[in-house]
Amino acid sequence: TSAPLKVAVTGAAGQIGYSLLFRLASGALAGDRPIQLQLLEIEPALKALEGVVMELDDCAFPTLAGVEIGSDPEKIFDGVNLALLVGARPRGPGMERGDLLSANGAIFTAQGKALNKVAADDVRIGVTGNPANTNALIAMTNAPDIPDERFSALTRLDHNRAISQLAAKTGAKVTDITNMTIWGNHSATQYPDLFNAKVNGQNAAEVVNDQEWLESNFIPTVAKRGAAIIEARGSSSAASAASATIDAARDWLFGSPEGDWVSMAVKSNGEYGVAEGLISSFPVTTKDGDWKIVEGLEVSDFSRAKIDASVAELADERKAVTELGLI
Ligand code: NAX
Repeated sequence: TSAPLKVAVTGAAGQIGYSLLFRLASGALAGDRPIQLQLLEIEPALKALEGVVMELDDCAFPTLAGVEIGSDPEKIFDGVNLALLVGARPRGPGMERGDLLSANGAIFTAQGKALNKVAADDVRIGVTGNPANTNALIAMTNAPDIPDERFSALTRLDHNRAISQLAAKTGAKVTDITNMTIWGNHSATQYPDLFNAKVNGQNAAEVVNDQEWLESNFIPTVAKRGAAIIEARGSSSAASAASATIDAARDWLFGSPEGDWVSMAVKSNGEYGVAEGLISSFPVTTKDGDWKIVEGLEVSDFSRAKIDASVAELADERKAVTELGLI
């Protein structure tokens, strides 16, 4: 029997947390390996979080080794092997973009510093809270002793949405779809790429053979799915975001499937012309807790323009948080 995997979740009393914690505890991340949950919330949400912990207790999950809750990141992140940074400040009424970036900047600078100080040497940090790419950049920059490759932002939900849309269009099973890529920012500018994706091993764009659908239906449906869910459900995607957070962490720690890749927003070293240092989504393979950007994929003029637009938005966000002194 191995030591429990110590997993921190921030924003644990929130919507995503309510789905994420139960799946983590039931083995969706690490199978039979026991999990110790370290849950961070702001002070006013701790009472609600206590209620969630009561429910976790009541599930009597065999793989849940223990739960600790609190509002001090230096206590909660102590010795964690994986930190899932879900909690973030949503945009409130009358809040400007700059206000949103500062509010989140305060959260992710503090959490980056705390992780730097107390996390386990092998820590991996996945950022789900929005604006995810830039929050990851802020945390990474504020954790100078943690290798930059240990930080990533979540674009796996977008990736899964793209797979689901393509499966529905082609009548294929989701398991027949491989090599999907989300490029760029986790925002409406993201670019889901069908030109490198495959349906039963065949080029997805050729199988679909419908540029009009690709441009006017597929891309906007994937990119604006979050808004469509708010419209339908009355609140933002939570269970699917939790599921994607687990998919991303599981593949990161335990490896992506042979012959396939996944989408993760990770630090660019200039691959595919993405400005160095930005946390941008790429096709990556993962193995033993490390990721590697898949190189040499074909990027058409159409794809180039879409990627450039999303990366330009990321560069703008970086400029804004630099001016705010957050990085
Ligand atoms: P909720 O508002 O339900 O929960 C957020 C929780 O974070 C709250 O309980 C709040 O008290 C807590 N929190 C705030 N500041 C904190 C801090 N400094 N330390 C610890 N906890 C803190 O939001 P929820 O629906 O769970 O969404 C969480 C985040 O995920 C949001 O930023 C949301 O925009 C983002 N999303 C990201 C997605 C992605 O694919 N990357 C998709 C889903 C989701 O929209």
